[in-house]
Amino acid sequence: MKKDVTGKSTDPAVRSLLEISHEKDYSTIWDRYEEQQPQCGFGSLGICCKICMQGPCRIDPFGENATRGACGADADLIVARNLLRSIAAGTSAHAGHAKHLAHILVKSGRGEYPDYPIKDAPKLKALAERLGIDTEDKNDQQLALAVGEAALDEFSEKESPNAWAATTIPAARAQKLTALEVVPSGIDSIISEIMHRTHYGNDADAVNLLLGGIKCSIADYSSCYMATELSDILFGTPQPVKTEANMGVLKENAVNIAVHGHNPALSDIIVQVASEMEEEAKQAGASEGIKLVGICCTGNEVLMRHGIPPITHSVSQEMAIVTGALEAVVVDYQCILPSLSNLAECYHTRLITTIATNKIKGAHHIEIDESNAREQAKKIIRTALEAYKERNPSLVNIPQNKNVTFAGFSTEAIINALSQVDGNDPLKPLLDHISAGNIQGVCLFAGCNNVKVTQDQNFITMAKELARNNILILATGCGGGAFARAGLMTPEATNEYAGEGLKSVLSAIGEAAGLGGPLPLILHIGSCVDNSRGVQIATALANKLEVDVDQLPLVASAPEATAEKAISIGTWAVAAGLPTHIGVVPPVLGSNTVTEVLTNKAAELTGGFFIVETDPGEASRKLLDVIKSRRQQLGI
Ligand code: BF8
Repeated sequence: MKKDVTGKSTDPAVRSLLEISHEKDYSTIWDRYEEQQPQCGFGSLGICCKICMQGPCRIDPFGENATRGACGADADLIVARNLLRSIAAGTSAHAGHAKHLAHILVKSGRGEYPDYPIKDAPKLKALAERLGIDTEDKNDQQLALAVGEAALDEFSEKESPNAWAATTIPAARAQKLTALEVVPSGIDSIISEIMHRTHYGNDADAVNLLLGGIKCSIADYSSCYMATELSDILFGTPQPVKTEANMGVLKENAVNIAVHGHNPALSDIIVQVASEMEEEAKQAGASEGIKLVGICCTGNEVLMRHGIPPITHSVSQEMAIVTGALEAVVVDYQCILPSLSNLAECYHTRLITTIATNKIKGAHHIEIDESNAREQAKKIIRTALEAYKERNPSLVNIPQNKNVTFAGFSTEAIINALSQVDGNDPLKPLLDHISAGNIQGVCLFAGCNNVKVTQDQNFITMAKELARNNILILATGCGGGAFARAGLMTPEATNEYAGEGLKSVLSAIGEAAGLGGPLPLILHIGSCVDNSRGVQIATALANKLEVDVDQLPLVASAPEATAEKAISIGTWAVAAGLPTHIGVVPPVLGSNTVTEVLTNKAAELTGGFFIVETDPGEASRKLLDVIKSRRQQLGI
């Protein structure tokens, strides 16, 4: 039977490849999701506990049967503990990512990793100064070593609070979080603390546990911020780039290689090396050489720094293989579907894992060795060149869909663009426009696609509605990918969708910055760890106005959230004082207490709170209402 693909994705490239998948009877994430129906109601509400081996225990949501698990845990406790473990898991992923970079920085400083020189020395020096490291008479390598060691020190328990958190948020926010006793003293130590607290027979106070969740999320924030900064130092701070997005960038006569995962540690080196191997690719028969493309956040990293085109994201990653034109998908870690391996077997595509702790059954494993990264990258690319010879032209189906996109809007790039308007006081024009109402507020779109939502629909519907209402929009992660593929990160989109006030501001800044047109409707600020750039901008605005972040008309949204990392990021966005929308219902509704704290009581503690709303139109209205009320409170 022919399956309908219209409700699966707004992206025509994905829909056409999904049709091919159906014809060939491949198993995709959408098919497997259907096979899971009906999904477990207890799990959906968060009231299934399998923490101990006396379980699994389930709470009757109607209160007619079991109201407690065997140990006595009630729904509040079970939901809170499950949520905390998700926050800890999300934090551990970002922590692992940041720690990986900190190790590279240390070895770079010691001269053991010659393939990782310092690319942004001023940023390294500024970071060292912010961390209180004596920079006098230190060269880049010495500073790299000192900063790398300070970064590694952040992971274990210290007597002082986590430096990456304490030094990057407004003083008033730091005081608030300190008073709540939610500033962790070590990133790994708080992850461990959460696992301890949620162990059988431990912390049994749901509200106390939720405060622990906020504490853990601050460690997640620190990890994200650290990952952004160390990546910029090692691979360069992004500057605006123009490129294209979506499957149509793949080339029939090139060796197409996708980098997928999260860390630029390998993908950036692959970008550097690929350009040196063009001749080799041509000798392998590919007249157009090598075409590198990105998937998910590693794709965002190389998009931001090198303009490498992103082809697809999150829920549709399998479809990249169904093009039949990918020689290799090179992955590091996180958000990589295990099913890629099964699909790769249907084609000549090599799925290449590169990290010892992230192997996939059936994949080729070529482990990254940072002491010899360039050679490893060459080996990986040569594997793709070999695969090219096995490509079956009759299986090639490259959708023609692609859109121009801009990216590379690091905080530094945004400040640089603003300084073309006012060189002495770059933030002033932005604040003046917020105050005058030309910009009503700022929304940061982040997070994944989710198989439960028509891919990108919530992102696109909400962004258009907010832009029409003069909200300045920033985006990261797979959300950034959604907008790039939809052509919304362009000056043309500004002309088409921005409200008059927003359009005039983006035009004035774009013209002053010499772009010959407005800034894009949505500014791509990077991968998911680069949500830290959003806080950096919010902190700069708050400091300039001498207010706290929770007083500003700033909001965040993850309208198609999936990963545990999205939960930990959402939690720190709330801790930072942001009203934070999620467009997918998280598994917390089984507890009134937890739901009430997240959506309401949190505001009394941090100023931020969650808005759970699955309808994108309604979600936009709710965010606009919050922005309006914050403006009123500020008297603007
Ligand atoms: O870290 S947005 S699906 S790729 S978790 Fe994953 Fe979600 Fe994409 Fe980036 Ni973020």
